[in-house]
Amino acid sequence: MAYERPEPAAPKPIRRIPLGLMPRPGRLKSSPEEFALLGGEPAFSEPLRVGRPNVGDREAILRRIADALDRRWLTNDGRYVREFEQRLAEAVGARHCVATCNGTLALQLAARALDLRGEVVMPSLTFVASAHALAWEGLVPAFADVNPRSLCIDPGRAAAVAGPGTAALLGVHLWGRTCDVEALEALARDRGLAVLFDAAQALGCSRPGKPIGACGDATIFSFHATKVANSFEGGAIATDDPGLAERAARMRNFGFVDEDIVVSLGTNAKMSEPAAAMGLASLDALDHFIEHNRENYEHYRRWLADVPGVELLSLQRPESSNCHYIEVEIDPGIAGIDRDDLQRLLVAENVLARRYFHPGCHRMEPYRSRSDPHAPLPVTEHLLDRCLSLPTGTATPQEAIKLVCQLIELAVSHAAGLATRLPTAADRTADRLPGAGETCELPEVGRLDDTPSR
Ligand code: T4K
Repeated sequence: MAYERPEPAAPKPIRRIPLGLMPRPGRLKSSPEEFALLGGEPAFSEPLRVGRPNVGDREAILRRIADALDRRWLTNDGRYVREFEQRLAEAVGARHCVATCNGTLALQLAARALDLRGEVVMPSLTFVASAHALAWEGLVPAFADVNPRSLCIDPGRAAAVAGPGTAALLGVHLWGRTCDVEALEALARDRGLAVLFDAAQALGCSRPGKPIGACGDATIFSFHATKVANSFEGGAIATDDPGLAERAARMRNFGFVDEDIVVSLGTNAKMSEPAAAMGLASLDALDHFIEHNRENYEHYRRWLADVPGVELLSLQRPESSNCHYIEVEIDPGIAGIDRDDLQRLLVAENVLARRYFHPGCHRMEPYRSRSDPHAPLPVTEHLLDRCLSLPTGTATPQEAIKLVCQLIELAVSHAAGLATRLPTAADRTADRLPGAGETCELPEVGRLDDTPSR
């Protein structure tokens, strides 16, 4: 069964966690000739990755896993999964929490438990799992543009996209920023729609008004290895609706309500005990992870402040964000180098910066090949073409950040000279869209017009 919330627990003291192996920063570069892309030595001997996992107290993780092994209880609503659900509900301010094997299935189960059919209005600026989870459930993502300040779905754009076939809205709390929850909830109320929130990237974020786990019909979280808190793989549905929690908990276990009694369609979306053991250690260390991220964010802010054309996407209130994504926007007209060239330059230095979430769901299959046109997405496309994610998290030390910023500064200050020496677009294969020409499996929106919306 899903967990139900008792009294809030007292905050836990923050424990310092050993940071583990760090990539050793190499020598500072002083001239463009030293760039690895032009034949120099990479600045880092080991890859510096975006998304390198945060790891909590190893002894606590291993102790719980050993205990699960001793008790021969490894999965299926075990002790640690229940404890994880309880701790998460407290952390996100939800009445009920249903742990799952990943965030994608959490979203699928939430949509199933709400019996959604038809279109779901959502942003394209998100990890493709947000759209895929819905499409896998037979729903049709309808993309609306994001707000240039929040970078999350713009409620006005969502209202314009929502039509007679719309069943729900999906707000995605992107890159540690939160949606305009109240406006989306009001829109959903006006139009008789369900509203879900994808908080896969937003554990530890807070917002005025409601706690993050108590918004809309349900909010989903991811505990993937790359997230601020991980359970190796994992996810959860948070909701204040006991019926929805009960249905989701049942569906994650094949629809069983008792031994031999199956009352609905179900799947296997259960979290295992080792995953919960990892998840609990991550929750224990969450404040420490976020504190580290905030320091990293401040370092990036300081060391990129004077680099023309490279703007750290600022958080209006870093204290209310988990600061787990460091996003910079490259203005090629000012920086003299575009985002993709800068990424290539950094990757050659072993700084594996990522173009999250390029090219955008609407330019990925199966959404790209849909016959009906999607709404214009100018803000989304602007960001998708210019943003670069830089490494952060506890595996990224301050000295590494300083060196990354120095590499960026060197690239920008020698951009004119570099432009003639970097490989041309014709030489590159990385920009080709995979999946082009594959058949589209998504139902046509028109087919759904006469389907009851909920
Ligand atoms: N909604 C949103 C808004 C999401 O962001 C996500 C997941 C979901 C829904 C779905 O939740 P889950 O079903 O995943 O629980 C990664 C993650 O796989 C994905 O979970 C995450 N979002 C997304 C933002 O990032 P990729 O395709 O970038 O993964 P990959 O393999 O390229 O790894 C990312 C980086 O992390 C690389 O630099 C390698 C590094 N890494 C990765 C792993 C797994 C490590 O250093 N160690 C590791 O153990 O999607």
